[in-house]
Amino acid sequence: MTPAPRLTCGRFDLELSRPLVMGVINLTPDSFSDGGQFGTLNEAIDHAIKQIEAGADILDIGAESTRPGAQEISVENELARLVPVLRQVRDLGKPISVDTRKPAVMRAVLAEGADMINDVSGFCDPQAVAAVVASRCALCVMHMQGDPSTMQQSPAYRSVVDEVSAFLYRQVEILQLAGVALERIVLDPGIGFGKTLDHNLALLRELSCLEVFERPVLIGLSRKSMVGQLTGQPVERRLAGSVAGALASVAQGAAFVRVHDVRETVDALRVWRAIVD
Ligand code: HH2
Repeated sequence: MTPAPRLTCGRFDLELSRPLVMGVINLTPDSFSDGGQFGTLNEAIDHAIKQIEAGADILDIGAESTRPGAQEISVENELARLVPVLRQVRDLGKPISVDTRKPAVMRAVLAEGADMINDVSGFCDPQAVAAVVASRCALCVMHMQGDPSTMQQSPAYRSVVDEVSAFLYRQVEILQLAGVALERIVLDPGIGFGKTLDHNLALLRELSCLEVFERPVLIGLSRKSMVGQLTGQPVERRLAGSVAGALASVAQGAAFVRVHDVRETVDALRVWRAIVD
């Protein structure tokens, strides 16, 4: 039997023998589904603790919304939101990922003990590669067409699966050449980031094509407009659709699912695994 793949993730070495659940902690006033809900330090920490109790394997903390149309915030603002929370949650026994596109933020949060950098721009900035190379952090390399302020205006591809996998392949090569070990890399097609519903569905159906260099794939579709388009539900009623999407992603080979509703996803995965394993 081939051993389960592993992920070097800062202070942790994750075995990927079962799908792992990444709980989202948005410290943003304007995130599309939960913006402004965890505004105070205590609320954010409480939310993190609850997600771990609910079975999250890893937390992803973000301080800048990347929803379509979102505007960038300054490094100072981003760090002022992230660092106090990071200091309180880094010793809860689970790896902490930070969702950021800024090299200066990456350096600062790594110094504060972050275990993963989740860069929705896929480490295209050489400064971002330089910021992470010397650490042991995991890297989530995500594909995005354009940038959040304009990405959903008219996304277009010749072949979305070929283009996204070529991008991921190229980024892994660049990271490896810079000295990042393959064992640190997770790949993400970026559901909803410069993609129509049909693009998202094509990527999810052909997820195995994205496992370039046999690296694990992470899928984030929780509460996204894709779920709204398929169910006709507003953002606050997308739980069932999101859980179904998480299960289908795992069935297609995803190693991680990034979700807002941790307990429901963990329960659904337990039942699903008991049946299929
Ligand atoms: N989606 C969002 C943010 N970060 N990171 C990865 N790797 N994959 C994703 O699909 C992904 C991500 C958007 O969701 P959310 O954080 O809930 O919203 P917002 O960006 O508005 O804060």
